[in-house]
Amino acid sequence: MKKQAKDEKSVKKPPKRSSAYLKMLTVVAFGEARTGKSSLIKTFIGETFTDEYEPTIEDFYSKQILYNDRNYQVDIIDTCGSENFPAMRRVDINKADAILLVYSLDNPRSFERLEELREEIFQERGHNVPVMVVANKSDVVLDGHALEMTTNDGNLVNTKYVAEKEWNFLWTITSAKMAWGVEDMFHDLIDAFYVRRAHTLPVKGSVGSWLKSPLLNSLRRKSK
Ligand SMILES: Nc1nc2c(ncn2[C@@H]2O[C@H](COP(=O)(O)OP(=O)(O)OP(=O)(O)O)[C@@H](O)[C@H]2O)c(=O)[nH]1
Ligand SMILES: [Mg+2]
Repeated sequence: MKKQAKDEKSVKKPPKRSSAYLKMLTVVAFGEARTGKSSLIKTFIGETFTDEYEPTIEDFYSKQILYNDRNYQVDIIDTCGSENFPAMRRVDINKADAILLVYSLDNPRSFERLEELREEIFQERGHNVPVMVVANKSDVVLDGHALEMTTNDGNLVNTKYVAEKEWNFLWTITSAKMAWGVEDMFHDLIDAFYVRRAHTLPVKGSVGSWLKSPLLNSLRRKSK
C-alpha cells in the first residue's frame, strides 16, 4: 500500500516553474492634467471608467497579472498633472522601472509638456529606463490629424514620429474609456523592462484591443 502511494507520487507532474515566481515592475505615469493617466490605470486594474474628473495628487495601485506564462506584480504610481512639485517628480522618476508619458489626442498641445518631462527623466536616469509615450482618448478622434501638432515656430509635427524617431521612446495609442490598448500598453512595458531592457527597441507587434481604434485604422488605410 505504502509502495503504491509512493508510485502515485512519483508520477505527479512538477508544478510549472515559470509561473511560480512573481516578477515585480514599478510603473510611473506622468503627463499633463486631464490627459487620462488615472483613467488608464483604473481601466487596467478593472475599475469602471467614469466621465467625472478628480485631479490626482499622488496615488498608488497594484495588480498581479499572468502574462506569457509568468506572474507579474505591477505597482503603479499615478502622479499629479501639475508642473509644480519637481522634487516629488524626481523621486518618482528614480523609483520607476518603466515610465508612461501620457498625452491626449483631443489636446495635441498636451504633447508639449512631454518634452519637459523627457528632459527631467534624462537628467535623472539618462537612457536607462524604458519610456512609453501614450496617445490617449483615441475614441474622440477619427483621423490622423489628431497626431499632428503645430510647434511654436509654426512647423507641423507628427507626435508619433517625434516620440519614436527623435526621442527614441516607445509609442502607443489608447482609449481608457473604451479599454482599447490598455492591457497591451502594460504588456509592452513588461517586455521593454524584462525582455529588451532597452528603450530603443520597438514595441512588439502585439495583436490586441488597440486594433479596434478608428484612428489607428484610418492611419493604416492612409499608409496603404
Ligand atoms: N473620451 C475619453 N475621455 C477620457 C479618456 N480618458 C480619460 N478621459 C476623461 O478625461 C478626464 C481626465 O481624466 P483623468 O484620468 O482624471 O486625467 P488625469 O491625467 O489623471 O488628470 P490629473 O490627475 O489631473 O493629472 C476625465 O473626465 C475622464 O473621464 C478616454 O480615453 N476617452
Ligand atoms: Mg489623475
